[in-house]
Amino acid sequence: MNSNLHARPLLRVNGMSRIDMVSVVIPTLNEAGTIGQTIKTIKKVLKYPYEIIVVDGNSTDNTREIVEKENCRLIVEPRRGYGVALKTGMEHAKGDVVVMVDGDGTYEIKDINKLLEAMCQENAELCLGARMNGLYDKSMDITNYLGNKAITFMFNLLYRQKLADTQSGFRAIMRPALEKVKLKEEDMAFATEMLVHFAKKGFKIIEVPTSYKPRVYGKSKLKRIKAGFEIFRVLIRGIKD
Ligand SMILES: Nc1nc2c(ncn2[C@@H]2O[C@H](COP(=O)(O)OP(=O)(O)OP(=O)(O)O)[C@@H](O)[C@H]2O)c(=O)[nH]1
Ligand SMILES: [Mg+2]
Repeated sequence: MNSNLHARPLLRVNGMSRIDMVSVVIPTLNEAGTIGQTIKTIKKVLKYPYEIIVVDGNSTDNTREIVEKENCRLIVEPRRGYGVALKTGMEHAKGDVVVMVDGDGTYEIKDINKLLEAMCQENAELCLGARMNGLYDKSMDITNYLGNKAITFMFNLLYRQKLADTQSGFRAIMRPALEKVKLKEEDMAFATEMLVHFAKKGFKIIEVPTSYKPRVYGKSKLKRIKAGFEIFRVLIRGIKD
């Protein structure tokens, strides 16, 4: 990431990272049915000082009105792409830790503190909320589940990791680490590109278990075949660069 903002170095107290402020970045494209509750839950449960930044791709439902009512920072990013939206949000983030999460109500937001605490305790640079724990439980579409398994297997093999859910979009990231990598992917492969760069830099990537819920409102923006090819390209490019 190339940010103009200067991240403060993370403080370490008794050898453990300490969080001064968390920037929660939420990309949205027509998520009016769930964005309000997503924001409310964050406000209710998050134990650290925070800012919430919603990056909206010019939604045609009333996503933006809901965000404005919640008094969150709203950035309109008309350029398409999940990666574009997250990069824009991260460039505006002021926290020493960034949490990214979808606005579609599929992730268990209540686990946000668990991610942050684990990342600090283990001095990790990134903590994923892993949904692929145990046997397939139907909460995720079966094609997405199998695709995720295949990508995760390949990622672990190529980059010597032991992750369960590389496609999780719920993650806590130390901002100084984020600023050391240059991420270019504009769409869903952004999440994998981040892990590839972090693994190559030797940054510690950990996971905590979390649950997943099926989408209850609106449409998925995931184009499986396009995303699959892009993720595969990112995995291969990482070993060549
Ligand atoms: N601003 C912006 N947000 C986007 C764009 N594409 C997706 N998003 C948001 O990014 C998040 C992830 O997209 P989803 O459509 O949920 O993709 P997914 O999680 O793979 O698919 P589901 O299984 O349906 O949840 C959601 O909050 C979307 O609203 C985009 O082009 N611009
Ligand atoms: Mg989603």
